[in-house]
Amino acid sequence: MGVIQPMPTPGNTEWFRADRFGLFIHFGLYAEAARHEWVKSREEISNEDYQKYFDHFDPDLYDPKAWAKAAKNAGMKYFVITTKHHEGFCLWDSAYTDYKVTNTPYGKDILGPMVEAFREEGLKVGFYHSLLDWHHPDYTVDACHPMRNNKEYIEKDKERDITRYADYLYNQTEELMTKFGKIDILWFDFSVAPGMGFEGKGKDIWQSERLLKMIRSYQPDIIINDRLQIDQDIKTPEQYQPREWLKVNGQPVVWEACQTLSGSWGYYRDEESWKSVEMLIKMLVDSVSKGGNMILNVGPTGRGEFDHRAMAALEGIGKWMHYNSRSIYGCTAAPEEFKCPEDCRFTYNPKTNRLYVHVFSWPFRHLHLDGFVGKVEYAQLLNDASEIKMEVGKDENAGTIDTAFGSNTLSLILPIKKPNEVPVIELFLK
Ligand code: FHN
Repeated sequence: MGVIQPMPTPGNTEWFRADRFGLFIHFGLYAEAARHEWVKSREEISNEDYQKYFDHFDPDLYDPKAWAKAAKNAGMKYFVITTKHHEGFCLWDSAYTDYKVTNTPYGKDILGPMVEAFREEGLKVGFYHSLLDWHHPDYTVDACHPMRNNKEYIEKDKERDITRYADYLYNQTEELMTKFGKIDILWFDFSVAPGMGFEGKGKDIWQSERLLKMIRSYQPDIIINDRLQIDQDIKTPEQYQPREWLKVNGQPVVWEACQTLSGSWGYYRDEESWKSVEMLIKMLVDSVSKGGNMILNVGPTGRGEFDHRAMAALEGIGKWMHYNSRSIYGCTAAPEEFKCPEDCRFTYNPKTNRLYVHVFSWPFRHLHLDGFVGKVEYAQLLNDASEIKMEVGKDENAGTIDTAFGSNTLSLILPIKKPNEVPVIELFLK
């Protein structure tokens, strides 16, 4: 069957496009402020005033094995951890800075044990690395910088040398590519637009070509995202659902939607906009139905734990994935010949030739599939493998009314009660 193939890329995305579902983790000093990972910028906090979070960073309950198990049980196949976010704080014992976890009260490397624990659970390893750095002495002010309204700080930009920061970025990226074994994903973030009278920062400032050459010399298969301002392996729509398979210059590309459980990436104690498990499942299904992945974020607390709200979300998704992951792993958008009914999403496994109907709103008695007659050998509910009977063009009133569906409509006969959130019907195609 004709499934869409995305444009080839420098890295190896085959496993990525089969695995479909990953865990993003945003963990840093901002977890202690507990009011968004941009707290330093939003509240225009100086390095001096932000130091208290460094001086009190001690995630004593941090257990990467527990994190890895939670991700595995949720059905996640890869993870991406913030090695350093915009605040500049490093989760590993970097030789290039003192602003690192080994100098905090916690006093130990966080990154190495995490990589080991997730690898142990069979997940692929990804590093997020911030291009922005609000702590580095040579990082100049821009429209996102916490000191963007501080004339005295801005005045000192004259003494800052952004090429020294680019070398720091290069050296730390080299550490990340060489000290933790095989790295499967590198998630840079992000190139800054000009604003407020400040210049932007993009591929020339980051010296992106030099970075990419070095990275691929150490990790030739690695998947790199698009935020160095040079497209590489994946496009990264953020906090929205694309309406169709993402394209660049009219060609389908490999893409991954990055999403939060609430609106914040970093731990945000008082935020209430937490998505339901049903909504999160539908977002994952919707992404795969359009040939994409979903990476879902958890912001651990300052004690180093996934909080109860995050755990409830992961457990809820895991319950659904236990029964229905066959409609996610190894699946992609269905061939265009199959027309998807309203309030449903199709995914399709080209290897098994099975099409999955995800029913977003459960209809009364029938689900009508136009154009499917003669194409389906068998149908079942995926959660319990119970048969779903099929009829062709069934309409008890046939002959007395202009029937709503004709001889090319395959009608699935559904139970009155839906089996679970986002029920899935597995169609064995001929
Ligand atoms: O500014 C960051 C934000 O804090 C978060 O890390 C997201 C994750 O994709 N990326 C940037 C916003 O696009």
